[in-house]
Amino acid sequence: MKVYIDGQIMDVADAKISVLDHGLLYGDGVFEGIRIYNGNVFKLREHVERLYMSAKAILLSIPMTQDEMEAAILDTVAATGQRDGYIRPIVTRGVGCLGIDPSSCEKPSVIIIVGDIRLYPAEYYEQGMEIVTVPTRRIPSDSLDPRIKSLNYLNNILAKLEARQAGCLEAIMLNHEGFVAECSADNIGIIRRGVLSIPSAHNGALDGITMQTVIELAHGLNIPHQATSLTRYDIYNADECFLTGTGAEIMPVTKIDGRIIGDGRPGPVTARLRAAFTRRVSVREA
Ligand code: PXG
Repeated sequence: MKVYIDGQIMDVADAKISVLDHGLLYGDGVFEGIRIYNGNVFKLREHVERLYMSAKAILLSIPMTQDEMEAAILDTVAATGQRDGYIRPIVTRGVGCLGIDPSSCEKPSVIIIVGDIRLYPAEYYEQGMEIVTVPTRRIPSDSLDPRIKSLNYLNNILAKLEARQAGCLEAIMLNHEGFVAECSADNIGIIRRGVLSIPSAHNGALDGITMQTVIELAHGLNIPHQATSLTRYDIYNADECFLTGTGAEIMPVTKIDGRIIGDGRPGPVTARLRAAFTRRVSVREA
């Protein structure tokens, strides 16, 4: 594992940040999660773009260009020699006074961690996962836009804890109107009568890069798809359901709130998408 902090690459044991960093004190900052597959950083440009869009939305000016950020990420990956792994770029508001006012922070801190990723247990990909709807709802998008991938994950962490208490690994989060938004760290999609449906952006989901990839793949496989509003009824009555995320990739879901989805096994459309995804991540990008 190697860590880049403000221009220096070091071992994780030497990687230290100040206790006065507002990323730590207030969760004031943004981050990304990116995969390395067979030496190739998957969708690097898209992730860096999303990082800069998150930063812009919170008035955080990252002290390097997007090209410099991409180069710093690739240099840190090269320093590890890892051919497969996970990259966590983080930009915090930086070191400041005790007090939430960011104007005391002179310079944002740029941190890039390259290490391994812990995926969901392998058997869930074969059998499918059971998930539950939890009481904690997604923060309304007019309070905090869910597209901002910020260091404030408490909302999602509460949902994850509630899922854990129910004996599940992922939680469906509804928005303030009761429509399905997404899971605590994954997007959700369903298949019904051959059509792929995902919650539309205004229902309060992060614009996931894995789900964008799935939509591209669905297009190539002639699987019709739509972004819409989904209720719990819709997902209970789906033929298939799956989660997407940088860590999870595509995870079949076979039980939701005690309802068996389809015939209780990962479905054929999910299987086709998973096979296409595996092929897609092995393609070297320019
Ligand atoms: N929704 C939320 C709320 C997320 O945090 C996704 C969807 C999927 O997006 P991508 O772009 O990854 O397809 C995420 C993913 C982790 C981890 O290390 C991942 C995320 C957040 C926190 C931790 O597993 N983001």
